Amino acid sequence: MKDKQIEKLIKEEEKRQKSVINLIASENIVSDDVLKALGSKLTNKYAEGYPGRRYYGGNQVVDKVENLAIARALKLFKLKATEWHVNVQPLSGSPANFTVYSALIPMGGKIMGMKLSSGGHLTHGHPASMTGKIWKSIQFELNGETEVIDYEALKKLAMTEKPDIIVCGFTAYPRIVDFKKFREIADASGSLLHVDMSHFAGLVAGGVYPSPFPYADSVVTTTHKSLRGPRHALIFVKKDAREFDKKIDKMIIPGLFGGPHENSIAAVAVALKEADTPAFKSYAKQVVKNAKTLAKELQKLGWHIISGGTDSHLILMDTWMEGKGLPGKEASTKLEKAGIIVNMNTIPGDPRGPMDPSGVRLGTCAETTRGKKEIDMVKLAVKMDKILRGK
Ligand code: DSN
Repeated sequence: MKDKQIEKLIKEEEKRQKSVINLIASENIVSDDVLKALGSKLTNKYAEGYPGRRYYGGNQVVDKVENLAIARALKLFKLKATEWHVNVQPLSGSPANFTVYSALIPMGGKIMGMKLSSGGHLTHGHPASMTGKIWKSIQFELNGETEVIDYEALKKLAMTEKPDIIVCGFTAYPRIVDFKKFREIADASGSLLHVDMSHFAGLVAGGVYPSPFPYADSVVTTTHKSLRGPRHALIFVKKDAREFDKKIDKMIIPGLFGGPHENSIAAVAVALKEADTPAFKSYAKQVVKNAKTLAKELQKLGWHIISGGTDSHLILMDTWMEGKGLPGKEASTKLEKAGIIVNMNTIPGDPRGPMDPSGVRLGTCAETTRGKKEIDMVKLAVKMDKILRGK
């Protein structure tokens, strides 16, 4: 590179990534092919609109790129083009969720989603997010004892509040979700069911987590977490008389976005093809095996693992343990000093504030990409325990 300053920083970051154990549940390590597509000359092209109907000229090639990404997204999640529509243009998960609400429910309508401290996301109606300001937000929490979703309580709340849309999706909930129950609740309360599968999309693709598609009206996913692609997002909607397909496309452009990032869309297409292989299925299986092992071993060493374990790639670890342990921020700093990267996280019913919560979130996507197996997780748990207890 001619820009030596940026070149140096890129090298520094590459070195940092190589030198640490990465347990950030939302990160992964992409292939060289994904990087090549991302850094390609496709970035030079403006392509407002959709394949075959663009505002600018010269879109013969990017139209093919975008159509390929669409076809691969449908194929990976076993969807028929007659039943599902996919828009591959959203730049990331938060604006993708924002697009869905803007397109499918009235302004000022009601969103019901999981509270951030229970494992939800800011864009599931948190009061600090625009999704909690433009729309009226109803937030549900986990059962305080079992630390899992209480479907009866959820149903009661939905029946009282009658939200326009129920958001089912998480950033720090480690368990398998019963999409069928969510659907039944949404039907009973007359709500749409929106699934944000950003965290577990790769596990759905790999066949180790149930697919939300038989139950949802709309599904959003980021492509850079368990799916192991570039930073981007996809929106899927049911294709029927409600015309959600047209509403989403119109909300993306001209509603909210400008020109799509065709280089990212190409990189998404590459990742979707990579995920549609037996090797990726084995990877997804190993991600879950690794997370289960890490959770079990940490538990054996006396740590409180929220909900008693995990069914996915992520673990929520209570490091505070009602004052018997250490705050999440201190835990995360100590681990980082020893080369283990995690993020501090609130736990359900957290007695501490979000800026210094009671736990940390762990995930096994990145380290599994690096070839780690259960035996490595056993050693990692021992190492983490020693660091956290200052042994
Ligand atoms: N920031 C992402 C995560 O870490 O889960 C969600 O947006």
